[in-house]
Amino acid sequence: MSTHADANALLAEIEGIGVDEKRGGYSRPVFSAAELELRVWFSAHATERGLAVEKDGNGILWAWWDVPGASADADGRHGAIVTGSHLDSVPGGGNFDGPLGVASALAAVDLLRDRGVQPARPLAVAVFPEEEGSRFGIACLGSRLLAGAVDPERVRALPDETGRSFADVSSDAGFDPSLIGADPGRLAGIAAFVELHVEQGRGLIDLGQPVALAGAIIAHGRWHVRIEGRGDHAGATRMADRQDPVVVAAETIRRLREHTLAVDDARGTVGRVLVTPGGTNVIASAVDLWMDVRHRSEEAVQRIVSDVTAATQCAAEDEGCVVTVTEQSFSPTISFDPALRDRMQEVLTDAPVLDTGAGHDAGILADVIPTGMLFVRNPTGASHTPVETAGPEDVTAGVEALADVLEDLLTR
Ligand code: HGY
Ligand code: MN
Ligand code: MN
Ligand code: MN
Repeated sequence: MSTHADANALLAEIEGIGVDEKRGGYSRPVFSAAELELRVWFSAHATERGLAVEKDGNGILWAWWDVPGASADADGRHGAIVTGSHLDSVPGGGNFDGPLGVASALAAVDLLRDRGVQPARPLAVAVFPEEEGSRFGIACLGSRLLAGAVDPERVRALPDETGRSFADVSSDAGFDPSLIGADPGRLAGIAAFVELHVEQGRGLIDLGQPVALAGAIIAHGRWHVRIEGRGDHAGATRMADRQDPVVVAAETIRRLREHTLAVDDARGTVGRVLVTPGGTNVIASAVDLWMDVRHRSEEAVQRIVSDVTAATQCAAEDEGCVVTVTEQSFSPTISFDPALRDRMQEVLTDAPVLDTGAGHDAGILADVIPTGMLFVRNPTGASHTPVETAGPEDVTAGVEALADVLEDLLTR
């Protein structure tokens, strides 16, 4: 296996896993065969590097580089530094969003050893489940569970599209659902978490730099809109007799665009629409759609959502439909720990600081432990699409930067 200290080679190894022939790119939902195969790939590389791979109840993998002579338990691992990211993807996503952070962490371990670094504290490489929320609907589900930021009972019962619960699916993947929930003891033992991630935007392209530090993540959330009408025949039903939820959904989508454009630099997206039953010659009985709304101001996000909800309710009344809007997850604007960011800046003096519109596990953990992020330039500026990428030199620069930051945190 080896691919020693080479994140590009590590990423190349997984290029064939979870390829989505229909959509293009990769579809690696959490605990799917593809994501489980990636977990096996990660565990094999971690084990080959002498890291002790463990599972917790939340679906997170922890690969430990323990300090020689220290016990492999909470005591011996107190003050740990953690790095890592996620391996699950959006439908039809790229091979870098998540895996770049995991591969770079493995390569950084190699680099630290090549440098002869003797860590004074333990290091763990973590792989978080369901960062994209593509299977169970809540983004950063594993890090939210760890941080106590989501109700474990709600999560245990969360159904995926087939109706299978998180508890059942995670149990099939070898996790113990009875252990799902906050892990304050584990968090108390972590001195800092640093996630490396491919940049999902154009900041580093415009700056002409390979690596950046993260400043803040803008507020973002997702809302499920369900519109119920009356199914009927497309030809036999007069227009005056219709209660067509698709017409209401169209108004929702139009108003989301309108209200988002009315707020400077807000982002509003409907990327998923399910029409039931979905026949060309059938007036739908129901539509489910999900809104993703983001802005630096949490109030602006909430205002856009409430304005669009009000407009949707008006449209539903006109059409004789019933609408329900349910918040699935919401993350306020977070700024990463200034002391940790300053310390990372002392190590990476040339790295600019960039804010991001993308959510990350680091954004959730920033609430409970000192957390920082590194971004690696993505020459396409695009993400959540097969074209997402990072150039080999920039990937190597990212590993060097991560190793520099980890060396500082592990030895000082
Ligand atoms: O949706 C996001 O912002 C992240 O990529 N999960
Ligand atoms: Mn990601
Ligand atoms: Mn993503
Ligand atoms: Mn992330």
